[in-house]
Amino acid sequence: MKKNNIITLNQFISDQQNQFPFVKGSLSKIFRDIQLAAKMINRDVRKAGLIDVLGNFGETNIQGEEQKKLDVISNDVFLKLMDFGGDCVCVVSEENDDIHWCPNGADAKYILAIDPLDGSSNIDVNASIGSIFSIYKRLSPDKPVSKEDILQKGTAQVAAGYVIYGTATMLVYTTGNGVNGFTLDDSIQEFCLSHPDIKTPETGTIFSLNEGNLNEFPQGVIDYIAWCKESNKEEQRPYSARYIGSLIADFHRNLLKGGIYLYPSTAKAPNGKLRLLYECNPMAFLVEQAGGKATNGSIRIMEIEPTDLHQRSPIIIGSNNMVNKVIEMLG
Ligand code: AHM
Repeated sequence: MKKNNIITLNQFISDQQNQFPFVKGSLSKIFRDIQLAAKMINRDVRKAGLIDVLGNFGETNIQGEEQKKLDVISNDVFLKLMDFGGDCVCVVSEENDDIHWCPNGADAKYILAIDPLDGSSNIDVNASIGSIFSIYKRLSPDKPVSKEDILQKGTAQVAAGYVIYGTATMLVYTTGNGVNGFTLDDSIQEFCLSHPDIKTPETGTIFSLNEGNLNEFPQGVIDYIAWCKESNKEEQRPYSARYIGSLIADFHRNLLKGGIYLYPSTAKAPNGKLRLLYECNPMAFLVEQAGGKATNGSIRIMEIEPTDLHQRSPIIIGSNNMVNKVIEMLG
């Protein structure tokens, strides 16, 4: 990229359309709407302490988790934009019990899966949070959309990405041709290419997990963490522990610097905590496109057959060599 050469996300997508024709049409329009959703959510996140959007909404979602006001607002933003755009036949969201059918999208080709605002527990304490999206193509345009269209494996994703509301707001995405990151320039309200062709290091020195649950993790994970803490100058161990409890923030740091994020099964949560459709699959698509790896401990995340909209999965994701080491230790 030439210095001072500003490439906006819209320009980038339009250039990509010539190279990868499938990005044309509805898919690029969905990206336009996701960008707009990101800017609207960013606006509310940035002044969350000043307007009445902090705290709990007073209801729980399908998973029995308390919904924060900003969770609900962010969900509404995505749904309204998709309803209006008509480029998605339906949206499945971590915040909705069931499938949301888009009134203008009966003939549309795409299905959108979202976690509109991940890391809710961080909202009230002003730490980084994110929105996650994943796009699938319906199986047959001639047949009504069924659960099979929605419960496709992660390998069927046509695009996935996230927006991180951090010290800066960034949108990072893939359509299966590498990963690119765009930083929101507040002054012109445009996402501009700042991290072209992101590649994650083969090995890193950061491990991220909720160590409070350590005793409940599978033995292989306990052994791996003990190994991360051993001294070995050549291998730059002990590694550093970094965990904020906001998937996007932890993932984004590890993607750029090299590292591993683990949310394994625990006694309390035998299938882990994170959701396959809204969190694990999109992150797995991104990390693989950046040269990393994602597994549930025994199989590749994107090969898991989904059976339920809100299904959870254990996840071990990040730099190749680090994920391989955990797989080896899990035996
Ligand atoms: P949420 O959907 O309620 O926000 O939960 C998802 C979050 C992830 O962002 C984060 O990595 C994880 O939950 C943290 O969980 P824990 O607090 O158990 O460590």
